[in-house]
Amino acid sequence: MSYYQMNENLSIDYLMKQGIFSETSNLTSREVGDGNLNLVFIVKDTLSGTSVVLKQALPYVRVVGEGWPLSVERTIFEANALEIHNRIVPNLVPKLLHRDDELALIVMEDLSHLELMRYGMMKMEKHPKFAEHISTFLADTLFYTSDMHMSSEEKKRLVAKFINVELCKITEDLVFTDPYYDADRNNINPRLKPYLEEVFWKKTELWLETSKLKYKFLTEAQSLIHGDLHTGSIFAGEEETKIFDAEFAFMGPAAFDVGKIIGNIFINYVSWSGKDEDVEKIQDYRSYLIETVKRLHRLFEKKFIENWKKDAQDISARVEGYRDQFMRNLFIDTIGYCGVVMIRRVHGLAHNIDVDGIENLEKRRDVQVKLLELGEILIMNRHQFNNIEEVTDMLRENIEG
Ligand code: SR1
Ligand code: MG
Repeated sequence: MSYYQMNENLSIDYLMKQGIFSETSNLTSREVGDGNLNLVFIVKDTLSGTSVVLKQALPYVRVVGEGWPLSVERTIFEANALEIHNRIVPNLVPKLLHRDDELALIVMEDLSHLELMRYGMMKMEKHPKFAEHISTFLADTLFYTSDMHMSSEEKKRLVAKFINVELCKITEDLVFTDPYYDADRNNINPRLKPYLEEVFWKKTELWLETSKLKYKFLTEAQSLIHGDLHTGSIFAGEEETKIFDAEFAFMGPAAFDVGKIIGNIFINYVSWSGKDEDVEKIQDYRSYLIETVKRLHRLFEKKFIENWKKDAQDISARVEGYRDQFMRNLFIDTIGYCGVVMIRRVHGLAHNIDVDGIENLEKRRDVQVKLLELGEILIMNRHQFNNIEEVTDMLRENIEG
């Protein structure tokens, strides 16, 4: 069936026709999408209480409108990635129940009993299992889709399957390029503009270093990466963590996923400087965030190395010193990408509500300047940091003194 756009009634008709609910069910549908790109419906049977999520790509960028067309093929990449994630880390992703590539939609397990991690963090919620879970997600998805584990042929077929032209281009532009000059698409706090003009856009060395990281993003087909692993792509609760929204997936640098999630936690960490919250509560929450990042990264490295020792197939992966060098490069790039994502969320097109929720524009600007300065330190000094503790110490000294 050729593409048509879903609405609440049509989503019910479609799911009934597919036999996803029984004929006796009584369905309600609610459009709940708050992301930048797609429609998302929660469809529920009021009799049995069962529910599913139907996500459909729109033929344009939702947050901008029809003026920015975007092909709906991104759903194919998301479904393909989700199938692989369901095989490698089934407990950490939504179950894929149905896919329809013509209609550019997927039907998934409904996880709305969990909260979006970003919203929880804005209320200082702690997620005690998060570091454990996300480190497994990263170590397993990034290792088992790499040349260390796959045969050369299998890996190249995977590269071919994930030529995600349009969504990669969005990242190339919005993350690595637009924030470094006065691009039309940038979304700038008017109070920040003088700082950008007088200071930030004059930092040619910084743009050079970011361009090197961009080149790695363009060329390093290391692993199947999620591609947009921020705190809005994760549901987190006391016991569960579920990673979703893999439409940006492609074979890219593993460090991009690791750096992106750490960068988003750092954004939340810095955002508290602009909020009227109790000082002790902020201190406590910031300590939790720092511990989370340290644990996440230590566990990620440990699990990735364990996978390597256990399951590396390529004989070259056993060469003396090879793995240590690989891990070192992965760390350096992680710190670089962490800095890059902190910067792009300040004045690129897409922001984080953690910071944009600060209504007073002067206070928001002060937080944004801090983020730009920290992003710069991370990018420019990425080769000097020896471990994640040195990175979090730097952050702490900068923000808490
Ligand atoms: C036009 S899409 C803007 C951003 O939303 C997604 O979350 C990605 O981060 C993308 O860059
Ligand atoms: Mg998304």
